[in-house]
Amino acid sequence: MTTEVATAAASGASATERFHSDKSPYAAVKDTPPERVDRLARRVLEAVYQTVRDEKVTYDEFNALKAWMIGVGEDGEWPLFLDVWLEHVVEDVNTAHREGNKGSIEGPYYVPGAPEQGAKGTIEMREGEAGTPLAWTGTVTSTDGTPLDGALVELWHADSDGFYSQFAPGIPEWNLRGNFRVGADGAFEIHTIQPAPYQIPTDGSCGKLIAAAGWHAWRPAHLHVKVSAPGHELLTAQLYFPGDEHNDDDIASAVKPELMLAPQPQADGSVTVDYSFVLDPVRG
Ligand code: MBD
Ligand code: FE
Repeated sequence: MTTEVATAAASGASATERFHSDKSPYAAVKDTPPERVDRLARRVLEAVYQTVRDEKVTYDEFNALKAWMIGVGEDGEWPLFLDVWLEHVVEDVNTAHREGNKGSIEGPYYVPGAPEQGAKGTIEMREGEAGTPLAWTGTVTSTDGTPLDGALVELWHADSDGFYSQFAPGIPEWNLRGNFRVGADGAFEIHTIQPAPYQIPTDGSCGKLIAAAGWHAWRPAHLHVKVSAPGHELLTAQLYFPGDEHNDDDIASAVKPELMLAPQPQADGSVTVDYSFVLDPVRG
């Protein structure tokens, strides 16, 4: 039974702590050369100055911004803020050259090292886990069509209440997180449940911005994946379900038509999907 409630500050603290931890894939963030820092910092500040001049920003507005930014830090919500409102452009710019799958943002809730299974398996879930059962088949191939023996499909997603394990209380550590290793034919078959639409925490500083601006806090239901294989570019993506009311106004701007699933409802109430991944070889 869940006794603690999920709060923005608790999930923000988890996301911030994970980003900093030794086990984080981002532990070794590389130094940016001074010329590059100079150029980027100047350009960002120049864009802000221009907004202040154009909009004649007042001291009340400046102080509201200062208070809000302090609050984002206190709530540990910088990872959430950056992933919701900035990552999508970074992702676009860095994957524009790809011939294989379109990707999407990673978001704040990836955890490396989920339990590994073979090419066919059921993701860890609680007994009686709520949600429509989902059976997903597909393959991992290179852009030339070669199946990628040994490719890894890492899958993580929210439960039917929209909560992620390790970021909301009372959920087993690896719930709805699993890694699937394909064989020589590149094929996988993964059993899970369909996630619910997700509302970013409304009780923290990101929620304050959303309320103050009159926005909504929703992301459409989505499955997160990272697909990797030797000699190929890592694919980070999210997959979506047709008909979700937030497919067209995702708060994180991360939906692309190429990432839409085509679920087939089955007589027993479950759903099947077929969706395959094509990875780009690393160019020398
Ligand atoms: C999520 O689940 C997510 O995927 C993103 C991008 C931001 C916040 C929560
Ligand atoms: Fe998510």
